[in-house]
Amino acid sequence: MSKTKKFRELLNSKSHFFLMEAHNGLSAKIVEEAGFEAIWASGLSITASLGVRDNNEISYTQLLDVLEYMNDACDLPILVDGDTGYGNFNNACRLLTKLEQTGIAAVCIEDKKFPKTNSFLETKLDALADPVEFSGKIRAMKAVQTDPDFSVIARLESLIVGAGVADAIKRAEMYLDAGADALLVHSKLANPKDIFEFLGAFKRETPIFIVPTKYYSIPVKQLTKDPRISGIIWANHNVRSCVTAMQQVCAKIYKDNSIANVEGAIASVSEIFRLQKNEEYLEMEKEYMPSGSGFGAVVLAAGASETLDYSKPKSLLTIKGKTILDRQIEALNEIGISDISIVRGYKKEEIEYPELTIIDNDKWETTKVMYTLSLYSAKAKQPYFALYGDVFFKRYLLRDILGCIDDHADADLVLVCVKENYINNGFSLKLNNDFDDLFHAGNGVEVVAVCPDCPEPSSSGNGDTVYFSGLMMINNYSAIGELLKAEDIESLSCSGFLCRAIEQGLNIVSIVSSRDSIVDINSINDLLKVGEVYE
Ligand code: SPV
Ligand code: MG
Repeated sequence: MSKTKKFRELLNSKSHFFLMEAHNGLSAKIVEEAGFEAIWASGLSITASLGVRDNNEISYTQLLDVLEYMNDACDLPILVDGDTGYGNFNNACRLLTKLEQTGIAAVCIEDKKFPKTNSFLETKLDALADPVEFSGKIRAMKAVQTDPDFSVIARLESLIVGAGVADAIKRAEMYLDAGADALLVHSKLANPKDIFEFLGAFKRETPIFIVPTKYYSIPVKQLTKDPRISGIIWANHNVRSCVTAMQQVCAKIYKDNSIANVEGAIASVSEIFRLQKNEEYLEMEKEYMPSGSGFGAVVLAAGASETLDYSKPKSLLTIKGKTILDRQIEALNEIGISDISIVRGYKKEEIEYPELTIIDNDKWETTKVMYTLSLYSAKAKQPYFALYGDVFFKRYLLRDILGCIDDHADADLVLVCVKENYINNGFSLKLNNDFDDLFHAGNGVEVVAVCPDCPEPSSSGNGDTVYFSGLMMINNYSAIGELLKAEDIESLSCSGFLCRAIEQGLNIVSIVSSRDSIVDINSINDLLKVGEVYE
């Protein structure tokens, strides 16, 4: 629902509502969190917070700047104190148009001359605007508004300057006739005697706003006896509370020459971050910021496709016009990884990437994938992603892996695994079914034992069987590099390698992902299915 509509509903509802003062984005957010339904953007408070007087010393564009922050900071409808409209009918119209564009729900203009003085300082009878001229201002504003739900509230200052109830009533009639959506009747008496007198004598049906700053001791129940009382404005209590708090804290810090004694009595820095929605930023950062700097990557692309197209290396199989390898490189680049190596083997001349590092596994026919990895790891100088050259994956998995490293800084190795049986999801049963990639994982994160060559899962955890998907992060690249120097590396399977890593006490963490998020291509069916699942 638009904010103008929200305000309209409050205005039209049978019961009264409260508008709490705010004067900047922070206070607007605090008002919202406190539970209020609407905000009073007080001229007094905004000017005070800017360090100037409430005498139209700021321009309407300076007011708009503040309002923009307030409106962005919360979802509440804002009623703006528009003073006298910043000039004649024309200036007031321009103000209204800009308020509409800023997302403001309503404006209140008071029937005084420009430049105005704050009502609690005003004493001059001739401060009042000509009521005919002021009515023209209201008519003009109602005529230019583009959103029919935007509200214009006419504020009566007759009681403020001592012009009396009769003058207020005459003006109220005129302003409503001119199209005002509601009235605000203001008084500076310590009791609402003149307000009640006005309410008794003025008979028209309209929502009426009051500002009980001076008659604060009168219970709301009494103030709202007249059912036309709609908006009750707590007009300046946030700016005043800030002043007291800041004066006390400043004095204490100055006196103590220390901040130690105020800590605990003031908002924590993390509370400030919360109000600034820092969490939202962190979420967005994960999504949009390159986070891979400081990491390298190697694509293990030495293999042939035994079951598919023998005319090219498996990593050059094409899905929707793009090779698996190109897709992998794009995904790595997207998170800011440019230090990418490719280990090629079968039909190596087909794999050409002048901007990447190319390593050859000329023994590709007789060696296993860990050997291919070892050719790169010998040169690794930073943590790196290792990707089988035939895996398709959703790009967020790379960010998930980086997030996992953030959460498990002591992880030596992070594996993306899948639980699902290939057949269930329409993908082929892995044809090189030598259980190279099969191992047992614990509660979905910690690997507790590996591979069928090992004894049963060795510790608690649910022991689910998961499959290594072909995507991993080698975080502790030096320790893993040592393991990859094994004498039997040429024939070492992936699961055999994982067994050794665990024997060595390395910390292996696994992310268990869904089969739809990562797929290795083994059949025509896989190729077709992947085309459906991936862009
Ligand atoms: C304001 O809050 O700026 C107002 C209300 O206009 S008063 O200060 O009471 O005039
Ligand atoms: Mg004001």
